[in-house]
Amino acid sequence: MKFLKGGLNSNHIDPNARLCMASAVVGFVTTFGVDEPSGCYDDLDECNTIITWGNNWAEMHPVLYSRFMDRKKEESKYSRPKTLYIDMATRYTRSSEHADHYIEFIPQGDMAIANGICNLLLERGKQDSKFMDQHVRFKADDGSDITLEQYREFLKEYTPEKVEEIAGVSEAHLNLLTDLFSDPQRKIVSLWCMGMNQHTRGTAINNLVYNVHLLSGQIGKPGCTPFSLTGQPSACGTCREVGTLAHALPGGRVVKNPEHRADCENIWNTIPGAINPKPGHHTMAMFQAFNKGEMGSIWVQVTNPAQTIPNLNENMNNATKGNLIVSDVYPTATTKVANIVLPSALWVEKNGIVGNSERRTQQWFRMVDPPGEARDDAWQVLAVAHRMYELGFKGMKNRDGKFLLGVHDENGKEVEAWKWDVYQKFNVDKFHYEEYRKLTLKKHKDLAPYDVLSDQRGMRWPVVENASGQWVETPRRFVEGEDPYVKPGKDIQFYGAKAKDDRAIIWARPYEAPPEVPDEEYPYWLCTGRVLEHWHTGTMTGRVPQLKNAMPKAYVELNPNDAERLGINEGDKVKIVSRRGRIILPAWSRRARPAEGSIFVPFFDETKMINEVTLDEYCPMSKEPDYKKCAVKIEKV
Ligand SMILES: Nc1nc2c(c(=O)[nH]1)N[C@H]1C(S)=C(S)[C@@H](COP(=O)(O)OP(=O)(O)OC[C@H]3O[C@@H](n4cnc5c(=O)[nH]c(N)nc54)[C@H](O)[C@@H]3O)O[C@H]1N2
Ligand SMILES: Nc1nc2c(c(=O)[nH]1)N[C@H]1C(S)=C(S)[C@@H](COP(=O)(O)OP(=O)(O)OC[C@H]3O[C@@H](n4cnc5c(=O)[nH]c(N)nc54)[C@H](O)[C@@H]3O)O[C@H]1N2
Ligand SMILES: [Mo]
Repeated sequence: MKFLKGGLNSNHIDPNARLCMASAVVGFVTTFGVDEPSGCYDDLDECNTIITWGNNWAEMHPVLYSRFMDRKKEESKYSRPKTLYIDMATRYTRSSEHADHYIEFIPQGDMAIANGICNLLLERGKQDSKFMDQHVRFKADDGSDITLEQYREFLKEYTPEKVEEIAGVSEAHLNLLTDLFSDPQRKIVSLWCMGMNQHTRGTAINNLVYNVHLLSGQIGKPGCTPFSLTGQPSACGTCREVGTLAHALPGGRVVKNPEHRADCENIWNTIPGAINPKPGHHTMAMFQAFNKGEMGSIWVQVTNPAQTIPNLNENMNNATKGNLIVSDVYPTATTKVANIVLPSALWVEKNGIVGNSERRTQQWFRMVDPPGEARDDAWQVLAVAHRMYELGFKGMKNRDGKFLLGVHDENGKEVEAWKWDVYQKFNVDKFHYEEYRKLTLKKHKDLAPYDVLSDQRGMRWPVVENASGQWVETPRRFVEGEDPYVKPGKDIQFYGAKAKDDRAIIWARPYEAPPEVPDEEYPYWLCTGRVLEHWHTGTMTGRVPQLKNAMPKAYVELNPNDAERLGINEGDKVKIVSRRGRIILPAWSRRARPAEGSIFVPFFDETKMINEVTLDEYCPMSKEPDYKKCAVKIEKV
């Protein structure tokens, strides 16, 4: 960030988290005024009800899922009421196998379900009025203020009949959900991940699920929380907190705000005015510009866009035209089309600090040295920046004419960290972290000092020193007694609110149909995603023999009724065609069961890239693409 935004005057930096967590971020910011979940994993132990809104956590968040399974096992020993688990999804997965109720819905129908629950809550007078009076306000989709009465009017159209028509969910199921949110004895955790974020109304559906929890007061108490699960292990830390997004700066700042720019320029000690006030290209726009030749060079680190960008035939067909530099640990689809490949050190070969879904910042220590010429990504940036400084590049000088990315020891003396042997011996991490930590203090995202943090199993921010000199973490944000920024006597205080009234916003967001829906020519829904055995593009897991053998190749999953109708048996080759591309895959339906009229394809296989078929439409607010739905035709070959 310092190299690019502080040194190169460029905001063209964006994370693969744009493809993953952007809708969650904008959802948080629009509802609460600040990013990241207020609840924590302890809520999974304290709740008595869990609802997943299109998230296959048995395969995708298996560690958390085991935490829940362990709890379920314990419960069977006692007579107390067991935890109720409801899985809402478009596909019956391993997660659904352990659900008390499986509620299948039509893609994008989640918007109607959430509005339908809110409609019934208000109609039946089952809302938490005390909570609402104190902690919420209402806005229309266009951002204008509305009253509770106007919000009621907006909801009226989402009758159980209408919800059934849009989402395919029965009145009985809608009542079940409404009854849960009506019951003050319930302690409900909602979980979601890509089903809601990869959505052309991704920001809106995040807002709508917050609405359900805000109307029912299911937030800010142990066991009660809407909880956005993070996809990538450090999307919260590395992207959202550090601010590696085209419009952002560290600690919740944005490039558009002159005060925010000055904060960073001062702490980074750049030339005043070094940071560009204009947001850069988001991931999709960046590759589209590169593809058209409007962007000369891209340096790709720790991501494999030649496999993971949607609609590859359109967005990556000219990838070799510009100058593509790729830092990776293994050969990938992207290194194949790169001009320069920089070998990188893998996680076990370097130090690092990560931030997870529950605001926990954690330290990682190097276990082995990287082989051959492989180097830390951070060192690569430092070395390139230093070479530019030597060549006299203006932006690489700080206010004192010294190297902008200079690393200093405890006595303030510069160390030659751009030299690999010096870098490896010196604790560069501590230096970088302490500089960055100063930027975390503005928006109540305070991190612990390095020495405190590295002594613990991570700490959840805000971490603030108490009167007796101890550094204390915050399990639940906005909650009195847990969050040091809540004023005494406030019980819950949404202090991030833009209007400075401490109120979260309930948004009247209408249902909108997806941009591409099945029709006569392309009659099936295509959903894409992941499998337990592989990490994304399989560059790492595909090299582990046990995993590769367990899940060797991409496949297409069909509903048994569709398979029968089309005469497709297990193992048969199936051609899948969209308006953008085609692919041939074997049918295999043992893992899970998509809803009738839909198919599922995982994206891990470099030899069979489903992103040649997917759609590149995205949420207008978050710019996150929808990989979860487009229209295809399928036939047996
Ligand atoms: N083993 C393993 N674990 C991983 C990963 C991995 O590659 N491998 N990747 C990590 C990352 S970065 C991510 S982002 C997560 C992804 O975790 P998940 O989001 O759980 O998994 P996906 O397979 O992407 O998404 C599949 C889900 O999308 C839902 N869905 C489809 N259409 C809709 C819709 O219109 N609305 C709603 N609400 N839901 C819908 C389906 O019901 C299905 O359960 O997994 C993380 N964990
Ligand atoms: N069709 C479809 N496409 C999708 C999605 C979907 O659901 N469906 N989901 C989207 C989502 S949510 C996500 S998160 C993205 C993931 O998309 P990517 O981030 O593009 O996928 P990864 O395979 O995680 O790529 C990480 C790369 O970093 C390399 N690597 C690992 N460690 C290091 C390191 O320390 N340094 C360096 N330099 N490299 C390293 C790995 O070898 C790998 O090539 O995919 C998106 N694309
Ligand atoms: Mo992700």
